[in-house]
Formats: sequence, C-alpha cells, structure tokens
Amino acid sequence: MRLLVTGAAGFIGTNFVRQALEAGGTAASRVERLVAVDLLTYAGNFANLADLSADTHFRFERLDIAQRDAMEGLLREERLDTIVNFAAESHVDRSIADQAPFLHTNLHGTLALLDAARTVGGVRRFLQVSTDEVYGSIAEGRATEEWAARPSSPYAASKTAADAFVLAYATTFDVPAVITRCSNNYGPYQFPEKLIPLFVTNALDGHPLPLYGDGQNVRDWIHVSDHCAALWHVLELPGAEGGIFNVSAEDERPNRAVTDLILRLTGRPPDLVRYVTDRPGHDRRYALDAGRLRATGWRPRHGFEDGLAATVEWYRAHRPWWEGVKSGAYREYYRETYGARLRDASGAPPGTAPRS
Ligand code: TDX
Repeated sequence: MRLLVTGAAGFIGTNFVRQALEAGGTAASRVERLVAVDLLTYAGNFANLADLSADTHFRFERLDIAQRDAMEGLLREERLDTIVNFAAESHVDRSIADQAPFLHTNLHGTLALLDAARTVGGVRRFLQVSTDEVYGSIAEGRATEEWAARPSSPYAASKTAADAFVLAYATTFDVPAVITRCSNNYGPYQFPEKLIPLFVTNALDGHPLPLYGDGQNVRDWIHVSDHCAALWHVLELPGAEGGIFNVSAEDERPNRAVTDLILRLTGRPPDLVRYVTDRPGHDRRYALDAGRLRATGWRPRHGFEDGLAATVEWYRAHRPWWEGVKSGAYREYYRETYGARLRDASGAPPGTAPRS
C-alpha cells in the first residue's frame, strides 16, 4: 500500500500510523509508503510521530485537507493508492461553542479530498473514518448500518454530511470509498478534552472530575488499537466499496461506572466527582451493532477493564506529554468550559441529597 493518512498526528491517526510503522507493527509488511498529513491545530501533536521521521517509508506534511490542489499534488507526486481520512474536529462541546471549524474540516475537507481522489484516479480505497454519533441517541437496541442518521450535535451533523458526500462520490464517480463508524475510543495519545483522558489526568493530579448531568449517559467503549486493527481489516476487505461498517466492542457503560473505575485505578476518593450542568443536546446512549464487521472475521482483543488499566498506566508514564498538552490555550478552554460549572457543582447527582 501507498497510503495517505490525514489527521495523522491526532489521537486515532497517531495510533494507526504507529501500528503501521513500528517494528513488528501489525501492518508494517503491508506499507510501502505512508504520507502523513496534519494541520497541527490544537489536538494534533507532531511529537506523537517525531520518532518515525527517520523511517524511509514515512513522510510528514503540515497541510489542511481542505486545500484540494495540495491534496491532489501529494496524491500524484507520491502515487498514493489508499486514503484514510481521520482529519476532523471531533469534540462535541467545541462544536456547540463554534461550529465553523467543524464545517471546514469535516465537511469541506472531506469533499476536497474526495474530489482530489476522483481527479487523480489510481486510488484503490478511500476510507472515511466516521462515528457512531451519526445515529444519534439510541433508546433501545443497537444501531446497525441500515439505521437512518439522526445527528444531535453540530459535530455529529458535520460527520453525517461528510458521510453523505462519501457515498455520493462512490455512487456518482466510482470513488472506491468505504465508511467505518466507530464507538467511543480510549487509549494512548488521546487529547485530554474527552471523558477518559480528562478524568484520568485530572484524577492523577487530584483535581475534580466534572460529570455531566446525572452521570448515567451511556457510551460504548473500544480500545483505539482494536479500532485501528478494524481499519486495516476493512482496507483489505474485498468488495467493500460503497459499504458502511460499524466498529464496536459492544461494551456499553454509564459514565459514572467509567468514572468509578478511573477513581479505583488512580487510587482517588469518590468526592473528586462533581456533577455539573449537562451538555446541551447530550445524547443519552450510544450502542452499535458490529455484526457486519464481525462476520468478516474482525474481533476486538481488549476488554474494557484491562484496556483502561493499561491506559491509566500510559498516562501515568507520559506525564510530560499531557502536561504539555494541558498548558497554554488548553487552560483557557478549560476555564470557559468548566469554570462556572464547577463553581456551581454538586457532589451528588441532581435531584438527590448530597452524600455527606
Ligand atoms: O467533562 C466531561 N464530562 C462528562 O460527563 C466530558 C468531556 C464528557 N462527559 C460525558 C459526555 C459523554 O456522555 O462523557 C461521555 C463521553 O464524552 P466525550 O468524551 O466528549 O465523547 P462523546 O461526546 O461521547 O463523543 C465521542 O465519541 C464519538 C468522541 O468525542 C467523538 O469524537 C466520537 O466521534
């Protein structure tokens, strides 16, 4: 494969690239060339990939995927035959504060990349990395790929719109595109604005854990390395063009239960938990049916408890990484998102008596 990986310095992109190029990595033998692109906005971090620079298979370019001509040039120059599009603004809370970057990267960026692929030709597979959020909140059962999209947040709407264009380009222009929709990821290199890395790093520092609403919203968790293995699997699946594949370990948990595990793994007391004002439009539950992908032979390898314990250990061992990330503009973001909410917070869920 001669790969273009966009959003390569973000959380999932980093794990995917490292799986490809690390010695003994699951995909190393399949990769002839890997061109990594990232705009290095707040959540992208070149340090995640810096040690790979000596690898002759690897090239890094700081670029915006919405620059269609630059993308076309790269595809031509490097004769790339496979595209994996991770590049995205991905945090729901940020999309509520300002949807403009989400429209730019998630929709216009994906469209630019699709159009570059169509123009150049020679691309054997275009993999769009999408999300379970396109299905919206799921009251009962597990969403299959046949379910209609019902996005709740501006983030989810931008990913849904991008999925629609991917399918349109597959149908109208024969771009050999595939969409994967994954459940919530956790693991190394995740930016500490998402639930797990935020709570793990706050707990390690003895800082409060701001739990939204009643803490009973449910998410379906998968270790990032299982997600990445699923992507390699789908890249090589014959006849997958035009298809959609849910990716999930089908392991759902209420947020409070995840929080309690984090407290146990970090040895912190329950009174670190603060119930704060809920996220507007907060989806109650995500749950995916990954039967279609499992039927092709893919299986997740990490159980949640073990995967989370390893993740906590990773954050414990990589304090300089997350302390760097949590400085500067992050502090401003944290103050704006949590400052007032934490001042008004309670140690007990809304509508119940405080614990002490
Ligand atoms: O401070 C917090 N407190 C809290 O209670 C944060 C950041 C989150 N939460 C809750 C909200 C959700 O119910 O935890 C749950 C997980 O939240 P996020 O980590 O923000 O993820 P979520 O909104 O579920 O979306 C995630 O999964 C789908 C990713 O952020 C998306 O990028 C992905 O597409």
